[in-house]
Amino acid sequence: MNMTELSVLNEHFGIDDQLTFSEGPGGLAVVEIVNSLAVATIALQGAHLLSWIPRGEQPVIWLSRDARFKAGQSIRGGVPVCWPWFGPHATHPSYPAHGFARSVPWQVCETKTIEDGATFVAFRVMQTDATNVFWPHTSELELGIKVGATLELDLITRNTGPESITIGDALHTYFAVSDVRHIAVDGLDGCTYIDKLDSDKRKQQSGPVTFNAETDRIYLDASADCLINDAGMQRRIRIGKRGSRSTVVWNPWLEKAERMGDMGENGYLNMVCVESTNAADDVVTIAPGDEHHLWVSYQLETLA
Ligand code: TA6
Repeated sequence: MNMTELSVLNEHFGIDDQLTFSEGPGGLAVVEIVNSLAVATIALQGAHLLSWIPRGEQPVIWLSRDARFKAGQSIRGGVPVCWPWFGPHATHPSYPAHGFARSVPWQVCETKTIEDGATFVAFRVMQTDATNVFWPHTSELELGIKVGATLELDLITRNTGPESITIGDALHTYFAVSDVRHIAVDGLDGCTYIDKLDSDKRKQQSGPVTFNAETDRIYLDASADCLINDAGMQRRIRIGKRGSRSTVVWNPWLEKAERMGDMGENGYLNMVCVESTNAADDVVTIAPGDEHHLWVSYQLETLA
């Protein structure tokens, strides 16, 4: 995006020094949000939140030191938007994993200051000939982000066409942790999960999720809040959600992280993905004229 386009965005959507558009890493356009409650950075490509830091806290969202910032390529870390499918495409293996939404340009459609001091920004994906190859349906996709002491994201799929559509979607969030070997994720006890590392076998979770190896699980019919308990950072991250029936928990561990090449040295130790999702059995069918919201809230709690 060139300087003229950035200045037009700042003119139309900027909010003093609270919300500004600028050129970010790799030349990607970003929104910088600075308010009394938090600071955040969002790339316009993919409406990809890269960073959220509540005032007086450590970063809550993890971003790889070796993330690649290139047009059309997904960024390692932050909150990638997976849409209109999760994981590999069911019938076209050549289609991009996790859909195309995270690697295409999004348009800004609204910015405003909220009465509690938070800042709101909304983005919309524009359908193009390129996206129609992957998704030949008439629909709208919007993401609203509220940046405050709590972070809220609302991913809205609107079916504006004449036929039902079925989507898989996710907010594929990378959370920053002190050491993945010393955290526990509560909220999934008793849930059935698909173990992606064991021939998609279905297993049952007993107690909190802990990590001592590569972990890649799709928890089904999982609607409760999840809690990332991180004694090392003396905090708990509460993950609330609505409109998401699956929760994916993922850490690539050492070998896969090295193969991926953009996780940064030992980066896997300082992140965990807890992804509010609709995947596998939980994909969503939207009737003509209807819309579906996948909504999440993230907030910090102090570990006593
Ligand atoms: O959400 C877990 C997962 O599906 C893993 O299997 C792994 O592929 C991860 O997503 C990252 O996928 P990406 O396409 O961003 O490299």
